[in-house]
Amino acid sequence: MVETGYRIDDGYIASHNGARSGDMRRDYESLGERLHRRGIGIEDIAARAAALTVALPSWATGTGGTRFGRFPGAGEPRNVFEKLADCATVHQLTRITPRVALHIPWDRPHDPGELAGFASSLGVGFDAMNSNTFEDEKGQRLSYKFGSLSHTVAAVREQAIAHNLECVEIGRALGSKALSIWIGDGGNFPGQVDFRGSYERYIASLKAIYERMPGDWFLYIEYKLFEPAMYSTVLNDWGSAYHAATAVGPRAYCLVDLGHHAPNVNIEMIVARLLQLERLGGFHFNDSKYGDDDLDAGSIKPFQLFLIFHELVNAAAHGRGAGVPEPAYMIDQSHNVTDPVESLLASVEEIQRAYVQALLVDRAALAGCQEANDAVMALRTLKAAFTTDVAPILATARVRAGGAADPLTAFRESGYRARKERERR
Ligand code: AFD
Ligand code: MN
Ligand code: MN
Repeated sequence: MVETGYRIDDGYIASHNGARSGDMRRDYESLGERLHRRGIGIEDIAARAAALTVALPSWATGTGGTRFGRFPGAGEPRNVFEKLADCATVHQLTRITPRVALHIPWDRPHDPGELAGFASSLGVGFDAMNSNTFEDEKGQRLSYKFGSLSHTVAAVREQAIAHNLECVEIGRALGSKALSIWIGDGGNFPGQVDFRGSYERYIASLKAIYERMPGDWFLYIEYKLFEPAMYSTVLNDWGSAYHAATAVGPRAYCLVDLGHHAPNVNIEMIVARLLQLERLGGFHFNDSKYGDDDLDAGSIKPFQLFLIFHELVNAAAHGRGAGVPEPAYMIDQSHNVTDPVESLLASVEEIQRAYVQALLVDRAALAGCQEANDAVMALRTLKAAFTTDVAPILATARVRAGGAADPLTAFRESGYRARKERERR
């Protein structure tokens, strides 16, 4: 049996909450009054806040680094078990992150059954499996230097397909229900890659994977405009992803990573389109200033995050077609200068905040503004929701679920990382 190591004591969380309970109650009551005047029931919003779930990326529990270097912190997880323990700690404090997304081969378990048992002992499960054909694994027969699922050589494509099927196999043993594919395939120079041929080969490879996936699994297709291919990327945008998903089959959906667009692209509109077309599989939340920066969600463009959730709440009100899954919310970040657990705690809170703010939009008033072409009042309607301080709802929902009133402070004051420094030499 694998050791769990130090875990934050539930009694400690209770005392952290106890010290804040009076203020929390007063803040919640006064916000409840103000929302009531706007015709909103705070209890309903708190219940919906508590029902949100966000998956954590195993790979974000350690320092990511950049291509210039990596500055790991002490006490970081050394293996998949320790990554799960850190994710479980995020869940313990926030109560809305019950699943972890794994990256293979980075997290390949020797014994998936043992890993599944370990996860359930921590109270967490598994989200989408993430394949990796953007780098070579030690001892790998053929190289992905010039691509994987879209490679010109059939044997390389077959190896990449087999790798994805291995991810599915591991995922089945863990209780996952989705495979997420992002490839770095593309070209660095004009003329290097045949745009048409590479896209055809990519879709054919996706089909080969899809056909062998269990019937209750979903395929998430993640696009990104550039990097590591600096001139042309095979799956570069949502249109290419949308076509690929429809070509592959009804259980293939597009995955929107917020960092995978050119600066200033209207991502909320892409989200609305994919929702309307019923091909939005889910998100990789993060934030960025320039490119695929993988910064903490909500740290640079919180209004954009709110507008995305506004579209999600809108679409949910319209209902979903038969068989169309609820969008899967996942985080995909790289932490270079922060404690990874702290960044995850902060990001989870920002995602939940944006969602709750989006729930407060007066949709009837907004529709009226849109019909009347009243741009000023339309924006003001959105801003009224966005500028509402919903922190009391977040704290109350967390505490009711057994989490911490202030997860970041609770984490810091628990001494978790110092304990892990001693455990994880
Ligand atoms: C990539 C993608 C992605 C992938 C990750 C690997 O966003 O989802 O799994 O980085 O670090 O840019
Ligand atoms: Mn991603
Ligand atoms: Mn990315």
